[in-house]
Amino acid sequence: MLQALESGTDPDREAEPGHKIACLMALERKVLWLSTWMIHNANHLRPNRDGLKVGGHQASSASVVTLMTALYFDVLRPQDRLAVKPHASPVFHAIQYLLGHQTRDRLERFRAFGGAQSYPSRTKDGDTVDFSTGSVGLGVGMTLFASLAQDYLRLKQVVPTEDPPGRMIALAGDAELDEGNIFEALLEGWKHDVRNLWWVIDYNRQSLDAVVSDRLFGRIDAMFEMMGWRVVTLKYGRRLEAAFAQPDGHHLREWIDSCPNSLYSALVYKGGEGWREHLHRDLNRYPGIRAILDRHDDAALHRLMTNLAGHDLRSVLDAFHAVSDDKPTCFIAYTIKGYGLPFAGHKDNHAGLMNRDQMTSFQRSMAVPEGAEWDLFTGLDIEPERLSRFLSTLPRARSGRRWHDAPRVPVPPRLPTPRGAKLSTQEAFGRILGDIAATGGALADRIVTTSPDVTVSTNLGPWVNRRGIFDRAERADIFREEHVVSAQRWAMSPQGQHIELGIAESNLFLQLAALGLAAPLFATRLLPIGTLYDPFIKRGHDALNYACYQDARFILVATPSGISLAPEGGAHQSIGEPLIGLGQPGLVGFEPAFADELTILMRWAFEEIQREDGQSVYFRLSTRPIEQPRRTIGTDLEEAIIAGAYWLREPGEEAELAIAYCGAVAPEVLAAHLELVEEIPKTGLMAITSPGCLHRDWRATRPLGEISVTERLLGRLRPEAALVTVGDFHPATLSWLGAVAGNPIVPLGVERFGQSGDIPDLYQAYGIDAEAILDAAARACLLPLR
Ligand SMILES: Cc1ncc(C[n+]2csc(CCOP(=O)(O)OP(=O)(O)O)c2C)c(N)n1
Ligand SMILES: [Mg+2]
Repeated sequence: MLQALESGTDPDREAEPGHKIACLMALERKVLWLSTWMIHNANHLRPNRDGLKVGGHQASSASVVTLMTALYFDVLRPQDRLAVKPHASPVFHAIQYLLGHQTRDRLERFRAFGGAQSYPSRTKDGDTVDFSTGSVGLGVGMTLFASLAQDYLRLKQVVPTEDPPGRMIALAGDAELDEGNIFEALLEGWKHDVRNLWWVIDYNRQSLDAVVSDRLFGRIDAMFEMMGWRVVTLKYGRRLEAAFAQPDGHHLREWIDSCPNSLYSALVYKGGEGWREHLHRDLNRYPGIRAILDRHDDAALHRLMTNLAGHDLRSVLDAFHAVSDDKPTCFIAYTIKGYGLPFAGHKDNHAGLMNRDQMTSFQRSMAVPEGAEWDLFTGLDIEPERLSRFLSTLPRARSGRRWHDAPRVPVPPRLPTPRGAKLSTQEAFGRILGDIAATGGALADRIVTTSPDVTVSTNLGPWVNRRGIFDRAERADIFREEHVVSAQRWAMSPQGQHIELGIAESNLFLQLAALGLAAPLFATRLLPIGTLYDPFIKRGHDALNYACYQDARFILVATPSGISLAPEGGAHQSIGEPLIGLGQPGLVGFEPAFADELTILMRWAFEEIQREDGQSVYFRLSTRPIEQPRRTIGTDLEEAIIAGAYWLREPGEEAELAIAYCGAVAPEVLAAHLELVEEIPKTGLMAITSPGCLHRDWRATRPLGEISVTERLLGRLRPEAALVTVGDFHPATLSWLGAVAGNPIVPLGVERFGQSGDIPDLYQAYGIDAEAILDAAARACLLPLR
């Protein structure tokens, strides 16, 4: 399948176009070998201690060897960024190995602890990975939002614009197009007129379970064209095109075009004899095929019939190099899953692995002697020196670090606290951000907000009014021009600092992921803030997880939340989201009750998302206005608010009861506490701003023999003191507090779907009102000790 070429070291010959293609073909062959061998080694040659199959997708990898060879060894420029189809990870690692960016040791430990990762991972594989992939569809969508992030920075000229922009490229499996996030992203991309975007579809017409429906044909290109993309279809390789050009050769094209995907795949698997039998059967309708059958033996016939353009290096290179403008382009590259391997085309090949015998004959055909399996250039028809020289000239091999550093954005030591007797945390958020917008400076300039059609209702209004909406073109605010009164300005321009998205929450998280990686990707820092309704975090949770997995940094503001949004009803009430704030790696949740707490936490969050070992921050806010404490926050209290908890009402010495609460239930808790202290005067009241911080701190300090924040706070109580925890969320968010020091505990919270109502009715019905807290306190005091 891979052509042998003459060798020689004459430097003049190295300048010939034939030299490049010869080197690329040799590398293509080596990439196929190394990726296949890497998986074989992991599955058959390494000791297996747990009896689990290691796996590694030999068929999915083989499918994209040509496409990735073309991209990495010829097409990509240093500023281009690529999201690799997750199960082509071995191909990616093999290419990095050839480029000198991956070690043999890590390849030998592919899918082992500390080795090359099963799916390309920014945080585990490091600098060579532009975007992590794994959950299909998300890496593809990510490239679109990275392109939008790049536009945002270039149009504002915060990054140098002399160099051409990077192309954001996704190499996608065809079944990835079944993921809804792809369509959501496409529509959003159309609205924002995205550019510099390539999606290369590995159109092998197979997914995990089966061969995909023929009826899909024509749908994919239509869809992309509808969204304003250029579609380039790479269907037939040059050998097939040559056969079609023979007299009556069009009969062969017609036969293949009308061949169902399943039959084509099955014949790919069966080989020359199978093709001959079927083509023979159809000679009445396609007599032009006879001459082709006569001219080809079985092996040549098989080679011809599987000569799809996605495996024809020259066709692939021509197609990529023909695109030089910035119009988003979808390449539909016809390929064969498992191309060049014994299970090519078989519908069950997704998880298939070559057995030892198959590998032995494959190794022979690749001319790789035993013991030379990891050699870079053995078995190729070009001398190693020529190949090595060729590789050393490639921009990808020469370019040093792919990730950039960027200076931190300074954050002022204090932000002004919004004043008011009664405030909701949502209102406070809007005012804090509005203040920052008005004050200006570096912090204000680097904040970028984004929201999936809930900008106004999450209170980003004050910010947007001052900082404007981002668009690549100036767009007037027609309502304003027509003097129609509106509190909300809606003019757009490249200077705008708010990216308005359609409702799809998945897009919000991908946009946050892209903006939150501005430093490593584009060498400048952004401080992204995304707002949405708390319950709809779940709608985009996989994309949120994906953003965190890549260590993107952003602030998420989720509001309104819980049953405290009252009349909005059950369909909008979040219950389990605080558990995401507690359990999601890379993200920490806060649910402050008061405006002064939120002010401190937002200031801290702007720093936290910039710290090397920092994380993203999730604020769960409420629309419920509550009375604000009149107090000045000193350093100790500030630190406690950031650490996750403090005593809002100090417990008396040897107190036997404490209430711990979080968020908008503060008024009920304060009311219950007032009553309780009449009977149990020493009762303490603990304000928790972050269950997640407390939990992590508790887990982290234990093994070190240190005392956690929670233990220190609970240490103020009698050892057997009773605890009641309260929050407008699932009670499991705080019930673990009972395990910290072994206190008997009654956790209150919401476990059922909510419904419309006002707060008094709902808090009563769901058992988080003052009455319920008093009942719980009585029960907690009676609980037997362990
Ligand atoms: C969100 C998600 N769902 C399911 C999977 C499991 N899965 C891995 S690959 C795959 C099929 C991929 O088919 P395709 O994209 O066509 O790639 P190919 O294997 O054909 O190269 C599936 C369902 C996954 N990785 N991510
Ligand atoms: Mg496929």
